[in-house]
Amino acid sequence: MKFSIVALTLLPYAAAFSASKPAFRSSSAMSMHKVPVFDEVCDTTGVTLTRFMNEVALLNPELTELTYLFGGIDTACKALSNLVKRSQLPSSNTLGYQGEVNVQGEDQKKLDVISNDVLKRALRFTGRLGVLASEEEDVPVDLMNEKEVLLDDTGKYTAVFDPLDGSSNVDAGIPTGTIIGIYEHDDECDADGDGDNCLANTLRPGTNLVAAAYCLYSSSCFFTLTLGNGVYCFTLDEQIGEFVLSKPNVKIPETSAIYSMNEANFNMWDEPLKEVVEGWRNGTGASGKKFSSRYIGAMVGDVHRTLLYGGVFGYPGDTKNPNGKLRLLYEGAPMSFIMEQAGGLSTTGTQRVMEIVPEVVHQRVPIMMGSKNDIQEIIDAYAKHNAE
Ligand code: AHM
Ligand code: MG
Repeated sequence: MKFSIVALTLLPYAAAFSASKPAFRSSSAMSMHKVPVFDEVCDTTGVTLTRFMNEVALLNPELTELTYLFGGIDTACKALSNLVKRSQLPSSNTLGYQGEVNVQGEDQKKLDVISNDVLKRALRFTGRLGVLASEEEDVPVDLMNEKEVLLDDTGKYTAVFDPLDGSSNVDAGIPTGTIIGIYEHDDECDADGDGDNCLANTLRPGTNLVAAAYCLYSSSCFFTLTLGNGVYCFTLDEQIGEFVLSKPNVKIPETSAIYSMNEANFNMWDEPLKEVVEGWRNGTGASGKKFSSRYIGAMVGDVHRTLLYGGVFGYPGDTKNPNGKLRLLYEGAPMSFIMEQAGGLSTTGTQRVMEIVPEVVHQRVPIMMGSKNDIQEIIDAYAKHNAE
């Protein structure tokens, strides 16, 4: 339940050490990101996240600063994994409510506040952090004005966070996760500290993301990332204290027979979605398969399973909450980027989530993401319904 926004710097693009012509990933009219070049090191299971990012920086010098940022995120995820795991011990005293309500009117769990703090500190000392806003902060924190922030005068990134997604489940030991999105920062953001200006820079569509990642705190701690050239999943080896590459270039199955949504809201969903889900329940949908339902109620875990097994994860809009529950900037967009990079789709039903430009930081978005064919079935149903 929380998120943060950060701003960092991007070095000018330089030629990658590749004979091939660099490819570009279209994002918005405002920017085009070069697709990073990877080599066999990046596809070798067992390499550490540190080695992976060093290799990426070597091959793609323009991404060198990103590796510093990922160093901070790596450390924060390890610390959070440890905190979440130890929270179940009677001596930890980190479960339960903090007694505060965040800016969105949600009760803060103690671990929400701690996680937010861990991430802020980890990113501050990367020396690339500019602005950080959090679901747990009433207003964005302009870290550039904080004395301890070591900002160099190269360019900047903006990062968005949900430090501990699914934290309502944490007392029961159910999987939780951290979601991270990193945007290229707009040059117009004044590095000497115009917080509002910097915040405005964060309101970019997912197509502007240069990287996204999530950390899943579950049976193992998993770190999954995309830099715009596929999806790479690392597993924390606690014996050596390193994330090691466990699944290079993850591809989601094109179709499956699993859907994952809060079915208590079924009667309030849009008609086309109800029809599709009815078809899946009865085995009369496009694939003819009879679907099963799997729902943890924690997005990172549900999306992780969806990536690996295929299927559909969603928090659709309904008559009570037309925009659903999940936040566009720090939940919907980064997870959609990962899903698309794994070969899946992500939609509101009528619009590609990645293309929605946020108007406010905490904006919610209806979302359905997962296997290409199954999401296409939803998109087609909405299109047919709207054409009638
Ligand atoms: P949070 O950011 O406050 O933790 O809320 C987000 C979570 C998601 O992880 C999950 O998909 C959803 O809320 C579950 O909501 P519900 O309990 O309504 O099914
Ligand atoms: Mg969340």
